[in-house]
Amino acid sequence: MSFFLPCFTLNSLENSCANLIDPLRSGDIRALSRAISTVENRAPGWSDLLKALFPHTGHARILGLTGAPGAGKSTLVDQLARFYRKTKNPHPSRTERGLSGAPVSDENYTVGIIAVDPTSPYTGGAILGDRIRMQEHFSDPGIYIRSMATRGSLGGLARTTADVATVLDASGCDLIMIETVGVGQDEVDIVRLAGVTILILVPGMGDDVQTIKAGIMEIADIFVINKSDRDGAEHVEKEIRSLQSLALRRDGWTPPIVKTIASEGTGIDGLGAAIADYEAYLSKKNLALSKSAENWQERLVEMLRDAMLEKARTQFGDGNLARLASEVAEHKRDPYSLVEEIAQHIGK
Ligand SMILES: Nc1nc2c(ncn2[C@@H]2O[C@H](COP(=O)(O)OP(=O)(O)OP(=O)(O)O)[C@@H](O)[C@H]2O)c(=O)[nH]1
Ligand SMILES: [Mg+2]
Repeated sequence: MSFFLPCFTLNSLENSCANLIDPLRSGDIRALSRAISTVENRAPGWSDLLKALFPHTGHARILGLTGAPGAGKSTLVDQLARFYRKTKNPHPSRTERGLSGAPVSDENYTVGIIAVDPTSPYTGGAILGDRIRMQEHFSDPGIYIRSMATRGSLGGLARTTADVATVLDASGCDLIMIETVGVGQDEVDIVRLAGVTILILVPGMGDDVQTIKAGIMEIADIFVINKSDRDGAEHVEKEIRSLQSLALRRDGWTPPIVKTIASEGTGIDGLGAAIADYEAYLSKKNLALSKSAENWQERLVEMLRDAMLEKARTQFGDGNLARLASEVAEHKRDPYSLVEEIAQHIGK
């Protein structure tokens, strides 16, 4: 009898995931939050939930914002959220209910915000500051804010973030912003998944353009020089321009440089225009689909890697893997044949 108990629990959990879909699609905030948690924690039913939600996605514009700690990313996200909440969405896909379940009384963009890795050693307790700053948005049914602090969860951080964005997209969110600190490979992977990648730099602070991770410089579709109220904005602009002259992009786009003072709301309209310009360029050149396909190729590789690894783990168990690792360390086995053997085994 006790044998059946876990199965029963699992099934009822999976059913409850299926029951999330309709309320989530009609703007039930609790269903949205539960769906995100399910996906984030890889709780039972997570993949079936994503399978069911996927057909409802593909409508949201996704912006990735990254930059050094303290560059003003959250302040900029906050300002952009205000900007889009005042901007009419020409292609609304959502129902008349907002992200907080209450009706949205306008035809403007609804906005989802994902703040990734707020607990990194660089940012400390910054999320609290973000919360306070964002508080006035909480009464707006057109804005949903979620922070993700899970590092090293099953599936990489980039994949989990992308899956959370999928849930938001399916919930009828028109525009999603992902904020992440641009210091590691994870962050590069996260912003690469966005439709538009925005790199935020600041004058001074010893944070020369050269010190920003090269991978991020290359994937930036738009450069923002925030804190332009400080001295040195021109210097940063010159540095970006000289780097740009070294490498031409495959898509022929020259990323514009937008100066902002996020704390005063200056330059936000210009940034909104630059984002729209890039999207218009992509669609004019018929590049939107190929860019999306490139992103999906990265994602599929990552999903496949996760799935294979998971299969290997279940088949061999962590204990066995540890034993095999010891054998390799003791030179009793060679790792190359071992991996080949495991891969063959998984394929069966
Ligand atoms: N002078 C000036 N200060 C700014 C500007 N934009 C943001 N700030 C301030 O810079 C500090 C950091 O801003 P945040 O928006 O928290 O920066 P962040 O990049 O999100 O920081 P982390 O998430 O901790 O990496 C805050 O005190 C802001 O008020 C600006 O344009 N000029
Ligand atoms: Mg922040």
